[in-house]
Amino acid sequence: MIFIGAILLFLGIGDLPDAWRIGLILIIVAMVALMTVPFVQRSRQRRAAAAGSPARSDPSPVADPPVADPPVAPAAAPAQASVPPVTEPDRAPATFAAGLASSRRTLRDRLASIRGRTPDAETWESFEEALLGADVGVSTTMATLDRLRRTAAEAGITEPDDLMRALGDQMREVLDADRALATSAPGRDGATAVWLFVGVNGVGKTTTIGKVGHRLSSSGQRVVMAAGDTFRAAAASQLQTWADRCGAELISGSSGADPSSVVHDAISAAAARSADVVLADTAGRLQTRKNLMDELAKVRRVADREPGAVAETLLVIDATTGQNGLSQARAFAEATDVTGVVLTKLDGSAKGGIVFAIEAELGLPVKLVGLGEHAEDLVDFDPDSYVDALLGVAGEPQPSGGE
Ligand SMILES: Nc1nc2c(ncn2[C@@H]2O[C@H](COP(=O)(O)OP(=O)(O)OP(=O)(O)O)[C@@H](O)[C@H]2O)c(=O)[nH]1
Ligand SMILES: [Mg+2]
Repeated sequence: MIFIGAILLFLGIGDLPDAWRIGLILIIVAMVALMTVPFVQRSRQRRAAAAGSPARSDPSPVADPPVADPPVAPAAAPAQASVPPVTEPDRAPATFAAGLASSRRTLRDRLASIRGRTPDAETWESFEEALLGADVGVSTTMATLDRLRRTAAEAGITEPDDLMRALGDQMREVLDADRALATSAPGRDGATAVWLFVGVNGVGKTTTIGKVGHRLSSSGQRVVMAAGDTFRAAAASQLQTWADRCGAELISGSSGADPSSVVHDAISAAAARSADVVLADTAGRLQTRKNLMDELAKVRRVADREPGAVAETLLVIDATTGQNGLSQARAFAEATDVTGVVLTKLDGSAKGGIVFAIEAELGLPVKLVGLGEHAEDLVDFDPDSYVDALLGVAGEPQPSGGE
């Protein structure tokens, strides 16, 4: 500003013709405008990072090889690394029944009016509302109820409790996918197995890696973690805390490094140490950002090269986001050949029906479920326990789950 003032003073006392003065003033205005652009951009990035949104600039699409270090994105303001304290020894283990208590309560409330009545149009409406309220989704709800109506007519079902049982049976039939977690890629037995974790921001990718690492290490497996989120400054230290807790080795790169290169380094280190599995973290990204999805596809391709082989690409979905999880799943499946879903934050969500929608509509198996923030709060998805916990099927004993 002092500089501009001095120039204006000079213009004022100088002997220049008017046209020269106007020209000089225009040049100064243009220079000031150009100087403010980076400040505005930086403050926008800071605001977006503080709000936890994926305000990263798109990395330029890079051809497959070489893998080594092109800068990918400018460092964002470090977001808080969130790692819960170590679990107290007497803490009760997470269960489906407790995790789905809120979904079950919502469903029961909506179905309360049909109890004791012969099924009629209102009964079906209540069922529809209840399933939609549990986030089963429109098309899956309609298909489910069409089939249930047919079953009810054929079997002469008149009691609402029997209808609930029939619904439970029907759901179990749909949830029949193979949900075993692969310890090697098909046809690549000698290669180092990689489990890649992908998903939008804040869904629980890093926490899930911590939980999976805890589980695998506890069963005697040698785990290497790859800090493939090179965008968020605090991401590597968050993963380091989890790695330290479960005795895994962490391989990380510098902030802004190419995530493919970090994952590749981790796989080489794991192969050299004969580790059983590499758990690779990735930065959260919106499924609508094409360049970021291309970057993820590249990470997967690089991870699948010798000496590694991608055994699992696990899409992490936050159960509380409901139906948006379906569009995330479609886009990520297209970019990275998703082999299974980890559904996190099912604890406290009233939208537990999303599991059914994911499997019925997309055919993706839900393999793991997060029921809390702690290392032990991860369970294998079990259709029977899920259906029982969601519907609270009459006649079957249900743990209270805090209800
Ligand atoms: N209640 C609950 N919280 C969870 C669960 N999984 C993760 N969280 C919490 O969700 C928050 C985000 O978890 P992160 O693991 O950092 O998520 P992320 O997907 O790695 O996030 P970005 O790397 O920023 O994209 C943390 O506070 C976790 O403790 C879960 O199953 N239940
Ligand atoms: Mg993370």
